[in-house]
Amino acid sequence: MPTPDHTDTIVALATPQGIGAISVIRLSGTDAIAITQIVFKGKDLTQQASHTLHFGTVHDEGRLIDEVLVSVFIAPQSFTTENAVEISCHGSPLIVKEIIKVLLKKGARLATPGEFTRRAFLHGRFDLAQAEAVADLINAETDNARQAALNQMRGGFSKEINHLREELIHFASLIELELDFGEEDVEFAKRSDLKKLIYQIQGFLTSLIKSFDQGNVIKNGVPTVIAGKPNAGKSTLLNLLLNEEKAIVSDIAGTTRDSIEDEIVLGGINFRFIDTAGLRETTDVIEAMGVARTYDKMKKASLIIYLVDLSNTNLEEIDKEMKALAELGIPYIKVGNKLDKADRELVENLATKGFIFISAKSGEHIEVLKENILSLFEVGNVKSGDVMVTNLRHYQNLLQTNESLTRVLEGMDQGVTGDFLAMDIRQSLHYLGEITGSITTDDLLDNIFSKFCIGK
Ligand SMILES: Nc1nc2c(ncn2[C@@H]2O[C@H](COP(=O)(O)OP(=O)(O)OP(=O)(O)O)[C@@H](O)[C@H]2O)c(=O)[nH]1
Ligand SMILES: [Mg+2]
Repeated sequence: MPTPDHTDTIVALATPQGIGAISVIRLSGTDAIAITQIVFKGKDLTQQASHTLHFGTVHDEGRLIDEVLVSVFIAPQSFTTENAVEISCHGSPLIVKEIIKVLLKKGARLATPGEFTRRAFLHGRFDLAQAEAVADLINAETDNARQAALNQMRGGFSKEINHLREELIHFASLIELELDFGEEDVEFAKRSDLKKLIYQIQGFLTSLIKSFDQGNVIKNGVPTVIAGKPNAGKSTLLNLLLNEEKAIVSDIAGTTRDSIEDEIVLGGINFRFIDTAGLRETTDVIEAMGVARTYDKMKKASLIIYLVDLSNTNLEEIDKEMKALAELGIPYIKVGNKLDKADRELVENLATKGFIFISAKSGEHIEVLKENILSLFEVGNVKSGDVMVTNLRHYQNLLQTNESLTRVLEGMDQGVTGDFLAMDIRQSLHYLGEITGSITTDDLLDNIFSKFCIGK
């Protein structure tokens, strides 16, 4: 797809596809108002003040399409800072299609995903991290995720990053100035001050980097796999956690073959519980595929609930399975199920190995399990103004910035020449700049905005 030029007039449906009370079609660009005027009968829209609303009809070469309300926004007072129009029509996919079609005919172009937000960013309405927060806000599924996105959208860590970046730019230019003096032994950039600044920046970066563990959980939730032998009670536990008869439960080993999953919110975090095929060697082709799928899901999980049937498992098996689990390197909780008909000796032994015990069938001790799960992901409530990193791209850039700053420090300790120092500083400036978008490439922007919906 060729990169669209970002000066023409774009159009898209801004409300969800499908039937509704009203649909809103959005236009932005120099000719947004003029193009709308061609298909609109009512007042002359080109003569109206900004932020005004006008009733009229939309036509295609004399054929009436719908009665509409048109909002007019005159540059720079709009989301994109361009001339913009919002047409509220009746909420019918057919009407929406007709109106967009006639607008395209008169010179508008279909917007690419996120293009309205991209234009707002390109025109300096907000920085890149804030633009990304707009998408996070729309996609937020828990109150914590919404609050975290809102905090970032309203400024978040952008201001601090830009400030530190400016100070670093100042040092880079001083060092580059020294280079101009060639052989002369001048030092405009005091090395001790530069060190101090780098320590300060790294302190800030480290706290942001640390916040990502929490931020990621808040934004993306926790995929949690329930794994164990056939008949351990995995599907019973899933149903109990979801409070819904989601998976089939039976006393036939190998009941679940495909993985079954659903989400619930516990303690402000979205947990995706995944029930899987019981782990065993099997000659049944379909079941074997299910077991392969279980291993796949386990590798991708953020948490594993390892379930053991207390009425029908021996210690050797458990030891073997726990070893395999530990090798995966994913946090797991050890749970003994069927406490109601458990082997006493086994329970006593497993208690020393950090197991907790439940009865999935009756729901006994399920609260203990929930508390155990939550204690691993304690996030509390995100408050207005809390700064945390929720975006993987930002996280990676912060790590890279930190690394290149460490190289600057090492370089100074080893007494490397100014040109190498300047290079590493420029590198960290680059990574830092990409977070807020002071440095961007079309590829980077394409990548970010393609994740938005059309019309946003
Ligand atoms: N007594 C008792 N029975 C239970 C408990 N939990 C599950 N069961 C029974 O154990 C049997 C197997 O339960 P499932 O939930 O289907 O087990 P599963 O781990 O999903 O089994 P597969 O899908 O075959 O891997 C069913 O008959 C359940 O009713 C429990 O806490 N106590
Ligand atoms: Mg099952």
